[in-house]
Amino acid sequence: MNILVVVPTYNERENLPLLAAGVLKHDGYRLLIVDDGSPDGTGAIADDLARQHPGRVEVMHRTGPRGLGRSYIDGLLRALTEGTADYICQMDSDLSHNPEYLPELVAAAATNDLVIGSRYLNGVSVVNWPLHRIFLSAFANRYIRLITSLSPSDCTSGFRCWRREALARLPIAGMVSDGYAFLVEMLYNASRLGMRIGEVPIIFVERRQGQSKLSSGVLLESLVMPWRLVFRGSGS
Ligand SMILES: Nc1nc2c(ncn2[C@@H]2O[C@H](COP(=O)(O)OP(=O)(O)O)[C@@H](O)[C@H]2O)c(=O)[nH]1
Ligand SMILES: [Mg+2]
Repeated sequence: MNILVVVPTYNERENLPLLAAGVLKHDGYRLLIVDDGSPDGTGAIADDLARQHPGRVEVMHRTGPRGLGRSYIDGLLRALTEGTADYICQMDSDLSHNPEYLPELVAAAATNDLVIGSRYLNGVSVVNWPLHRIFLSAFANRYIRLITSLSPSDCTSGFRCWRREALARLPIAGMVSDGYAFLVEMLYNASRLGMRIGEVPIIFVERRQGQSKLSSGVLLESLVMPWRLVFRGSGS
């Protein structure tokens, strides 16, 4: 099996080497790091990893405006054009998503087009989040499901595994969201295309190193995007 894990990074110098070790210990897994010109030198650390693991770690250095959505677009399009991966995964680089779960997600993708690592399948499986962050995320998921009629328990999780052919059917290049809303936009498109969407439970552990990039602009976009999706059929 050939699995490519796409990981966006912005100021993750302490976390990235540990994440890479966790991913690469699985046979057949490769890593595509999409760094947004991190001021803390994460890009150089990513280049070191690529040198240490030739053929298994690749790095994209983005220039121009930074953004999680834009990084995913660039990374996922690259993952599709390189053309060798059977499964394409996405995950955060701050160790909130434990790479130990990857084989479970990939196994579930044998019978699904998309598998989501969900924090909300068995109650709330989040460690070290302050109460307000739990409420915010739980509210966001209810809000999104109510407006869009999406059914997964965790519509904003960035821990996902796509069957390659399914990902190739999505209009990725035309997606417009820039922050976390990008994840909802992808899911909405997958659902409208009738894709089989599965979930496996994960325990999400808040980062120990570095800082969250959650901003009020990104939150506002997440509030508006579900309405754009239902009224326009896409985010554009
Ligand atoms: N390339 C890139 N990665 C980003 C950007 N913002 C966040 N990330 C990455 O996306 C993942 C999730 O971000 P994080 O700030 O931890 O969000 P939180 O977990 O919701 O608080 C991490 O791997 C970040 O390094 C960005 O603007 N560009
Ligand atoms: Mg995080």
